[in-house]
Amino acid sequence: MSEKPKPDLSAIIRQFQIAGEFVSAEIYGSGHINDTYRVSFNHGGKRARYILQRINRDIFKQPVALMENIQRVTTHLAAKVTAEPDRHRRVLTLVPNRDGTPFFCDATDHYWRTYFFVEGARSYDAVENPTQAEAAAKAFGQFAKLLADLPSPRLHDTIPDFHHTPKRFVALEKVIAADAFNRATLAKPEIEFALRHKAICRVLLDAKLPERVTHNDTKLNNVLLDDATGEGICVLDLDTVMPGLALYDFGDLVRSATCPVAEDELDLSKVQMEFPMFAALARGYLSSAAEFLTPAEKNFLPFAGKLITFETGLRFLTDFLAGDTYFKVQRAGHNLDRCRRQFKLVESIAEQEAAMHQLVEKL
Ligand code: ADP
Ligand code: GN1
Ligand code: MG
Repeated sequence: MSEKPKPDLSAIIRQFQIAGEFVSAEIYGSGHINDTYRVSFNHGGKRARYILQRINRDIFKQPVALMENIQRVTTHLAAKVTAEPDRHRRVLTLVPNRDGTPFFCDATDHYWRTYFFVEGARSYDAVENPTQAEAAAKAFGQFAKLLADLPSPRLHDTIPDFHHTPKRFVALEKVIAADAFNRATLAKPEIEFALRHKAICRVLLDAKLPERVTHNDTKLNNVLLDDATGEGICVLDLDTVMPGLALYDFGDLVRSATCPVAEDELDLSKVQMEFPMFAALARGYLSSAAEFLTPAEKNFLPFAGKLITFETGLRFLTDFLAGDTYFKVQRAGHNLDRCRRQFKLVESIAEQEAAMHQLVEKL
């Protein structure tokens, strides 16, 4: 599936139920997985914009099941915000294909979907201040709260064992052993770091925590913050919404929104877990999620930040050693740079874990 022909975007977007004239389409955003385009139409003199995405088929093996999840989740959420004046900005809205299905499969077996573009809001690749951290965490907590009563059946696992950290560790061990690209010597300190921390991989799985409907990819740029109010207005990137642990969501917020530098920052002296950011995340998340989290879940909030940061570092390292086939990369060694940045954050979280605990207990 990796062979991706250059798409005829105007022909593809025409497959969806959109009125007006096609104006333009450009690559959009900084996601690592799908191919995302912002598309503009002229609709009776008014501009209408859309997000068109080609789903990554190497990663999402069952796109129809994935889209079924997204349709169920967005329909459920939409029904909960009907009273809000700006309800159309608060939930992603799928534009159906001409035959009414929520996706289009092209001649090369690639799947496409279209959402209305949420105007007047943006996502941030790096956190700038605690206010943003709090707003993002509140939105993801609210997202989980609204999905707590999603009717059965269980959502499909779009990526099985996505946050099964011990399996992520085994995957790393395999690529180290194979070293198919002769890169292991370049990553010696990172491999040693990973091996030293093996013991933390099992902790959440052994804790027997409740399964919930979770987002599983709560990095900061997967939520739109309103330009005018700063509120976390719309949760994005629903490909991995599936059964999981609430702590995966909080953990990825800690990873992505406690340090105000890029995920691939090279100057590691800038990579620190900033305590006011963590405090803001905990406040924001608990303002929506406290009512459903168990005491055990609350107790693991600081640890979850360390674990998911470690796990993401493992995944970047694995992909580096395996030849960069999973995450999009922009330069040689990019995944190794990302890994180093994650592992530095793991160390910084570990140094402050006790204080993080004290803070959570007080909230
Ligand atoms: P990926 O799975 O590759 O990360 P995302 O679904 O997260 O792709 O989309 C990439 C970026 O596009 C987001 O970070 C966000 O900035 C932007 N985006 C996605 N959907 C919308 C939308 N409906 N309205 C406005 N911006 C969007
Ligand atoms: C990917 O799709 P995106 O860029 O929002 C990845 C996450 C990682 C993240 C690291 C489906 O997220 O799991 O944490 O990159 N998504 C998938 O930046 O693997
Ligand atoms: Mg994304």
